[in-house]
Amino acid sequence: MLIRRTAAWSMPESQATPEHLAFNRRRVLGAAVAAGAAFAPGAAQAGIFDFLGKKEAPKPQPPDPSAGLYPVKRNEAYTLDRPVTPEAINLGYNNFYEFGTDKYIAAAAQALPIRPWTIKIGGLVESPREIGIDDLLKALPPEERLYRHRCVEAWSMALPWSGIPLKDFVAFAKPLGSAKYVVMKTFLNPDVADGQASPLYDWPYTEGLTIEEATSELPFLATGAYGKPLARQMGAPIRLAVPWKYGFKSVKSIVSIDFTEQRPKTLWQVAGPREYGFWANVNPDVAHPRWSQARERVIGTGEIRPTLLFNGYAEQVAHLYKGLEREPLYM
Ligand SMILES: Nc1nc2c(c(=O)[nH]1)N[C@H]1C(S)=C(S)[C@@H](COP(=O)(O)O)O[C@H]1N2
Ligand SMILES: [Mo]
Repeated sequence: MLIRRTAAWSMPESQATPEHLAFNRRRVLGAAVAAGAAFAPGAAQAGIFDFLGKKEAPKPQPPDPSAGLYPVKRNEAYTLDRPVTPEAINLGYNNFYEFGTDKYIAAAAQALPIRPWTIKIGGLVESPREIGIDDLLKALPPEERLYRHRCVEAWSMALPWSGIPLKDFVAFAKPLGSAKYVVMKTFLNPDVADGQASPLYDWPYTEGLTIEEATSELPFLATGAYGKPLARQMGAPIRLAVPWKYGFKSVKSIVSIDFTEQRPKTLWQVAGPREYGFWANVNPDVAHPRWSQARERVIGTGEIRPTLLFNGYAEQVAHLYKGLEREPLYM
């Protein structure tokens, strides 16, 4: 979804073949790092990061204090029509523009400090406050849910998230009756995330839902995946998962959640208003201006599947859009 006029535009990302990926050495290295190779300062490590195009190896990070919480109990209400994407594949194929515009940002993302981590709750609430991630996990204990994920670039994954239903978080935040939108933002720290030095994007990454969407059953604040705390490249320590919407709505590494009367301007809307909107509901019959959304490439298998309306979650979400037919719901 680069908003850059380069040759890359002529070919949607979805046409990159699994073979191409398998032989991408950066990806293989990124995945190896992500899969748990320890970070240690030293010449050998620095050598790897030279190869990855980074001047310095990320500083070693302390272990995640929430590790003991996982795995958490699965909510069996959410089932999949396909196998879960293998963890190592998911850890090595990510969109996280703060750390780079290709899929191989896993190594760079290890530089993100995830403790202390506070989430600011503000805007139209009874009383604005801040809460540390570990206090939040105590107040609202996580559960596991299997969800599909459909990127606007026509690829998909399936994953076991652990996390907190957003509607429970909203109740915890006590919004005022006048709140119409829930606005979520990623950290802003260009020293750690050099993608944020790019003037092409309106940082920090901002996303939002209507209060009706946010208090419906599916939106999930993921704090873990694969039975462990969330990996940095997947948006640690807390990210959104809204599985009936294109992946860009699922904002990573959230530091603030605000309740507003006004619809927020999201990062992708600002970057490419003709291509990316506020609603971004998955619909196979509404093409992206530059490629079809009818099918998706399942990451890790190379399988091509037909894309489903609302990514297969119509039963849970279609009612949210009654009376909104004149809105651009599918971009
Ligand atoms: N802060 C932030 N959140 C983000 C993105 C991003 O670049 N920055 N990319 C989005 C997109 S386009 C997708 S498809 C998903 C990818 O999540 P994953 O890497 O865990 O699969 O994260 C979304 N959330
Ligand atoms: Mo995406």
